[in-house]
Amino acid sequence: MLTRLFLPCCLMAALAACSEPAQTENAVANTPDYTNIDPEIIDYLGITDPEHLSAASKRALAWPEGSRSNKWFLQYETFDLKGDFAYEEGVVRRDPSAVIKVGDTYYTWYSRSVGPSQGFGGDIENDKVFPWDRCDIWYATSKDGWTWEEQGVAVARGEKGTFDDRSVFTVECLPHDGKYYLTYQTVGGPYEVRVKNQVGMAWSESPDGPWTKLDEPILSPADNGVWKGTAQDRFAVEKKGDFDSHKVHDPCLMFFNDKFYLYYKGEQMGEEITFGGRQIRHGVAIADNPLGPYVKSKYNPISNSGHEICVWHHDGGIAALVTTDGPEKNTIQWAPDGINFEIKSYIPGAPHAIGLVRENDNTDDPLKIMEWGLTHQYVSSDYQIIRRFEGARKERHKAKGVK
Ligand code: AAL
Repeated sequence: MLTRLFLPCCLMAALAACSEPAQTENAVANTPDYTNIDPEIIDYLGITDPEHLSAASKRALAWPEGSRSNKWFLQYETFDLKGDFAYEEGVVRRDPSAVIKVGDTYYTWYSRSVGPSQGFGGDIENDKVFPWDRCDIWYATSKDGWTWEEQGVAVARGEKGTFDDRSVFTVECLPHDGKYYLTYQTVGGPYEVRVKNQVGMAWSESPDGPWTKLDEPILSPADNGVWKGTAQDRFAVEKKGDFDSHKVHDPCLMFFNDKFYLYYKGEQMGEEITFGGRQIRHGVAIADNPLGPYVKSKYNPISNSGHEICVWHHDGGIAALVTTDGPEKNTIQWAPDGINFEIKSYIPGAPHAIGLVRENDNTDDPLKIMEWGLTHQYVSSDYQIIRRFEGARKERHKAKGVK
């Protein structure tokens, strides 16, 4: 049994400092001592000669407690669904919400639109610029999680001139205290490249509606970015502003620590491609009441990577699957306070736009909730379908035929 497996996390900072040309006094004082490493650690990490440690071995020595375990190491596979979620030419169904079970029926809500997308540069008043443009929020039900029946529109776009008159899309659902709360992305007016995306909310006393929409968005982008020029160029900025200065996306409302935590993805004006890909980060806004007001955390951004929000309750904190963009893509992270996330595993890719099955939330096993859920897949650039994923912890790497 290995003991005292990893260097204290405080030394991790020193490791980074060690790579700097000029070391501050503190860094020198904190430089890890590589002369007295537990031989069991050397054995576990397979280090040939502790007298000659590579940079990678030094990073491995700094991994936090628990990095030896496969507790958070997920693998998954995906499957086509039946019924109305089977592929239908000409129809977009994507970005499924969490799966909520009411009685013996599973519910999910999703973005639905029809027809191909033309992108930007055409007739902005009549074109469809993205598959998620000109969407309404529909919902579907299932008895077994495999065959789904489309029930119809849950939340439609607003009247012309309202903040959500162009598209309502990318929805999540929180059941709480006998009510159901939908949060979703909104676009109002012409869907130009620089248009700002906000977050709207609707609530109901039944998963089948009717839904009452709030008249105003519950979340908006930061207003401290400055565009350069008037061309519809989202990369031309005088000032980028906060991580969420262009769009607030992928809202996911969680009840945590007796408050309402609205996790979301931010898109920044002047977004760039870095060593991890797109600059995409997550934030959270917190309210005492489900209908708001939501106040953005002063600790935002709370991730440095990611795309759609996929969060669940575990061990008194919040776990998050971070996918798609940024240097920490394809990691599972956990925050005891719902704010300060640390990496718990690096997984081999992950389903996108996950809808978690909330009856499997908040268990002792952090991956129980990954047993199955919904995701989406691109059949083409115009059409996407909702599919099922099934996840499991990887226990062994076995060759064919090995028991
Ligand atoms: C999704 C989400 C948001 C984006 C688009 C539709 O995966 O991140 O909703 O706007 O892509």
